[in-house]
Amino acid sequence: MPESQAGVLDATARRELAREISRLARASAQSVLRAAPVPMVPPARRIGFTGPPGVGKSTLVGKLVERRAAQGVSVGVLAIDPASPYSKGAILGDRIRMDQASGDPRVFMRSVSSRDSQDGMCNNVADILCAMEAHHFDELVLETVGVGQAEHAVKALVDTVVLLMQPETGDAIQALKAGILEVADIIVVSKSDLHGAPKMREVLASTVRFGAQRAVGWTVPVLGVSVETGKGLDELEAALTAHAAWVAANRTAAETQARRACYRVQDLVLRRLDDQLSALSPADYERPVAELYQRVLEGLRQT
Ligand SMILES: Nc1nc2c(ncn2[C@@H]2O[C@H](COP(=O)(O)OP(=O)(O)OP(=O)(O)O)[C@@H](O)[C@H]2O)c(=O)[nH]1
Ligand SMILES: [Mg+2]
Repeated sequence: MPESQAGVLDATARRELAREISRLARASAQSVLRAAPVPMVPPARRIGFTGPPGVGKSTLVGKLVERRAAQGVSVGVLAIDPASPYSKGAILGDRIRMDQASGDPRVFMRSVSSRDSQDGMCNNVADILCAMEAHHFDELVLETVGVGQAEHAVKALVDTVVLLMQPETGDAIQALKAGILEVADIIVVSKSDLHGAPKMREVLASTVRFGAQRAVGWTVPVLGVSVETGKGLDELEAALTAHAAWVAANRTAAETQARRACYRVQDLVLRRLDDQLSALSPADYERPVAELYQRVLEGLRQT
């Protein structure tokens, strides 16, 4: 991997980008629509890490990013955390620590709350990723807590989805039921130093053998990884490289662009719809549904 200076931010640029991310995470749908379009830059390679709470996403991302930076690759990390509105102050402290913690100039990390979003993301996440991309990182990493809808959102926003599952939990069964395994390009059995990891790998591998991804010509690898012992990290990096090559050969830039634009428009419309519905009073709901439907549609048209 060539050494690059792209995405290496000085203190001022870091502060500015952090501020821009916070601004976008709070911005209304209208203000995002009014804002100047983000300048077009060559897109960064985007990787998403998703999975149930506590499965080991941040630990793994931290380790991988450290390895990538050592290879001369610059990485921007956006973590979405489902912070409760009551712990805003403490969480903000964590966020600042998170960026300082890495200490490597090639790594920029930021976390934002998913508190106001409906799909487990944060508001304007697509715009935040573009704002990060404008700083020319070689790679962008998005960490999201799996809540069912989040996996589908992450699929639209990144090139490669890594799904984490940990041994000896019912998560695998839940994931199967929710169709979540379908979105994964790579499955990682995290904490593979723990008892039950081989069994978990076996179950997941036999499931994906019949999965939808096979139909598009990519076989989803199921890897055992332990950040504790370092086992499986080389294999995960190799799988990420292999999937990047597969994406380059099988997806056009126009398809990727269309998928992201579709998510963006849908997100903005759903937020406006939510505003319209919350503005209705209990008395309004006594009106016929057809009338309310027309009123909401008109409301959407006016914004
Ligand atoms: N034994 C073992 N524990 C691990 C490993 N990786 C992470 N953990 C532990 O798992 C716990 C959760 O790790 P996180 O990385 O915070 O998990 P997460 O998925 O980011 O959690 P949320 O963002 O809160 O959903 C921590 O106590 C880690 O120390 C591993 O490889 N082996
Ligand atoms: Mg985390």
